Amino acid sequence: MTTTDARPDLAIALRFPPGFTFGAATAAYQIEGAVDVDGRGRSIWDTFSHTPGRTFQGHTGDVAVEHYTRFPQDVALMAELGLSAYRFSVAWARVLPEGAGRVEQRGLDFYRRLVDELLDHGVDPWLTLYHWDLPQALQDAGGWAARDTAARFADYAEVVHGALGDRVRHWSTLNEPMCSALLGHMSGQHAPGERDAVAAARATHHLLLGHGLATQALRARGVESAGVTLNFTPMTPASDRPEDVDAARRLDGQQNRMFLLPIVTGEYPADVVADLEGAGAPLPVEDGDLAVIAAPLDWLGVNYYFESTVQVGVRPPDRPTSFIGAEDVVELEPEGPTTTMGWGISPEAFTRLLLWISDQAPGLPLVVTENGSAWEDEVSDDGAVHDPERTDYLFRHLEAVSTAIAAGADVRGYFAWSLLDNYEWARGYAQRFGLVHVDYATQRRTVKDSGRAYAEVLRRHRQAPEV
Ligand code: IFM
Repeated sequence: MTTTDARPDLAIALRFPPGFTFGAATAAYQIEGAVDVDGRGRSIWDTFSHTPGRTFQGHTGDVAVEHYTRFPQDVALMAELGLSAYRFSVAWARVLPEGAGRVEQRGLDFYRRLVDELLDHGVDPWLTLYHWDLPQALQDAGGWAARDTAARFADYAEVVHGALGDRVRHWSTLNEPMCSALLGHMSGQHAPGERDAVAAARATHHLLLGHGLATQALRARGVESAGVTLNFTPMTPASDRPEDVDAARRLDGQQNRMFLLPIVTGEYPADVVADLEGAGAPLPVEDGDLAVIAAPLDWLGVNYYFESTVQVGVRPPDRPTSFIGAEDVVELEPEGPTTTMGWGISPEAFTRLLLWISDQAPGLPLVVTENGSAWEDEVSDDGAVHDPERTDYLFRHLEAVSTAIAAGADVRGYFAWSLLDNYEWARGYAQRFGLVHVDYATQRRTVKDSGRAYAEVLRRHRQAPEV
C-alpha cells in the first residue's frame, strides 16, 4: 500500500478529445442484491457463494448494495458526478429464470426502470448481457462447457433487446470471458468452481461462439453499437532465459491473444491451439464457428488493472494455475506498491497495451470499460472518504490513456471500476473499488475524494472549448 499527498492534475481533462465518454461501471451480481424477488432464478454465483469455503468469510451477493431498490439514489449519484455514461450488466436469471424458455417480465421491468432513470438524468446506458452469472439451470445442463449454452445466450440477447432495444444504444455481449472460462473452470476461483482443463477449453470456445451468435442476433435487430469486453494482463518474462520467455508467451496466449484474435481476425493463435492440444484440452471448433466469432464489432471493451511478470517455477499447492498446461509457471509478486488486491500499479503498461491492441485490431475503436483499484477506505470524522491512493491510480491511468490516444490509439471512452463499493466475487466485501463508499451496515453512500476529483475532470472536460 502507498500513500500520496500529490494533488491530482486536473489539466488531464483537456487531454481527451471532445465527445469522449467518461463513465463508471458495475455488474449485476456485485450490486443488486434482491436475489429472491420478482421471480429471479438462481445463478451459478448464488450456488458458488453459498458453498462453504468458496468465498472470503462466506460472503455472498444476497444483499450486496441493494441497488435493486436503491437504484434511483445511485442514478442521482451518477448525475451528481457528471457521468456521461453508465455500464451495467443484466442478470440473465432475472430475465429467464431457467436460462431459456419462460421470460420473467418483472425482471425486464426492473432494467427498463433503471434505463429510464438513467435517460431521465442524461446518463447514457451501456448494457452488458453477461457478467459471469449464468443461470444455474443452464449450468446443470452442462454450462459453458456445453455448446448449446452459446445458442441459449443468443436467445437471451434477443429477449433483452426486445425489451430495451428502443432505449439502449450500446450493447456488449460478454464481460471478461477469460475469467468465466479459466477462473471458472481451470483454477476454480470463480463459479462454477471447476478444475478441469478440458472444460476450460470448451468453455473458452463456447463463450466466444456465444458472443458471435449474440452479436449476430443484436445486429439482426438493428443494433449499431455492438462490442465485447475483454480483460488484458500484459505478461513479461522474469528473465531472458528461453523457458521464462516461453512461459510469458504461453500465459499471454491464453490471457490475451486467445480471446482477442479470434474476435478481430477470425483465427485462434496457432501457438495457443498447439499448447492446448498438447495439454489434452483442445478447443472444440466446428466448421463456420470462427466466422461467427469474428462478427464485425463497433468497439472493443478493454479492461486493464495490472501487468504480470512470469517465470518457470514451482507453484504453491494452494495456488492452482488459471492457465491450461501451465502448472509449471509462476507469477511473481509485483515490485513496489500494491493495491489491497495485491495487484501492482503499472500505468505505462496500460499505454503499451492500448497501442498493442490497436495494432492487432486496426480500425476498431477501443473503449476502456474497466480500470480501477481497491484500497482500505473508511469514512473519516469529517464525514469524507480520503482515498489519495485511488485518486493517484485513477489520474495516472487517465494519463496513460491520453498518452495512448496521442500516440494514435483510437480510444473513445473510459469507465472507472467501480461506481460503488461492491461484492468483489470470491474476495467478498473486503475489497473496495468504488468511487462511492458504501457502509454495508447502513447502505449509506458517501462520494470518496477520488469520486469528487473524477467529477471535476469530467466537468472541466465538458466545459473545455472545442478546438
Ligand atoms: O470486480 C471485477 C469485475 O467484476 C470484473 N473485472 C475486474 C473487477 C475487479 O476485480
